[in-house]
Amino acid sequence: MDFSTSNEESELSQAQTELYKHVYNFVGSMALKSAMELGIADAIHSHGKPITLLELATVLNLHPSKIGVLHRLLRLLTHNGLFARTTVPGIEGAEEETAYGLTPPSKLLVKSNSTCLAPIVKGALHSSSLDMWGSSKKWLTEDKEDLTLFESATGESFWEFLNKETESDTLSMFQEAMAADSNMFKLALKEGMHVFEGLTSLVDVAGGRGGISKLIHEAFPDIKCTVFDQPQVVASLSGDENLNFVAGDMFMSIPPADAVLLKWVLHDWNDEQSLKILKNCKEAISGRGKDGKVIIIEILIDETSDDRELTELKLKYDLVLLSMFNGKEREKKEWEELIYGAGFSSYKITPICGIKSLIEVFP
Ligand code: SAH
Ligand code: P1S
Repeated sequence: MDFSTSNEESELSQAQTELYKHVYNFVGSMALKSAMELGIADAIHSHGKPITLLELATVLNLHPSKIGVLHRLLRLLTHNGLFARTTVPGIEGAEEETAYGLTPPSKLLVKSNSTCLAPIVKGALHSSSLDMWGSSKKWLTEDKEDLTLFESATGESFWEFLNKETESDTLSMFQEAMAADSNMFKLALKEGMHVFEGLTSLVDVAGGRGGISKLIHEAFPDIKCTVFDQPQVVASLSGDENLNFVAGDMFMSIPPADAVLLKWVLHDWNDEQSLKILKNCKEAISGRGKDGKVIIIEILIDETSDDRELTELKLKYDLVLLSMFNGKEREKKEWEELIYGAGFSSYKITPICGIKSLIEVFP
């Protein structure tokens, strides 16, 4: 009998492996979520050097019966690069021991660091973002235009869900995630200083709790920054002379300024809604004539310049935004249609922090 694998068999095996990789993608996300909830990165950080399994289990207060589980969790998380595996010398001449350290992505889970993305892990992997996927077939087959997957699954929009009195913890979780993302811009802002030079005022439209405005305010204390968001988000916040919080509805009108900033806003909305927002932005900067501008910080899908993995991440984001808000991530052509459709005359794209780009839009 010939046991050498035929081409057909090897293709089938490869196909199976490929499919299973996609099926179990979610386990990587869930293992990351567990690591974040346990505080593994914080424990390694506080230890000041790579930590052994037993030391880690002790500081995390794990029951001794769970040490084997922790080992297997870390086996995946070191394999996929979230943590590093090294060795430390054994105590009093004993054999060296395996120890776990941080890698660049897990450093972003350390809560005492100024750049910490743990709130994004918490928010994006919260049940409110996951459970709706159980209704995807119902959503795709029902004939209700404009209904999001979230609404189809829960009976209310994600904004309604966040804004309910009873969900103030979820609203805080969402806003903390946005603030964490904004903090990542500290270095990028320094490099992109020219974008803000010469401005005397700026409105951060749908600016959440003002994460990025606070950084701009630090770097340019003379610019009058206004964070504009829904009343339930900004009502309780206060700033200072050049950083103020204003409640309102960007679909109605936007306070006037030299420039408008829209970070992570337009991807929440469909084209019609985005056009309305952009037209209101154009109105808000009209007092500054040709020198006004709109600064958009968003994802740009660019399959020709980005590698396959980065495009995959951006396309996943597109589906997340679609399912929650009927929003979308856009390609250059789609950005152009929005920008010119809203009556602007030119734009300039610069890559910035991580997966986002900065698009300056001129009247
Ligand atoms: N720009 C911020 C927040 C992005 S989240 C950041 O990047 O950190 C999107 C924001 O849009 C939320 O804070 C939400 O409250 C706000 N928003 C939603 N509808 C709005 C409306 N009609 N007018 C003003 N802000 C709105
Ligand atoms: C999806 O929703 C948004 C994110 C992601 C998301 C929306 C914006 C920006 C980022 O981060 C979170 C998500 C955070 C969350 C969440 C969902 O907290 C609770 O639910 O994956 C805004 O433009």
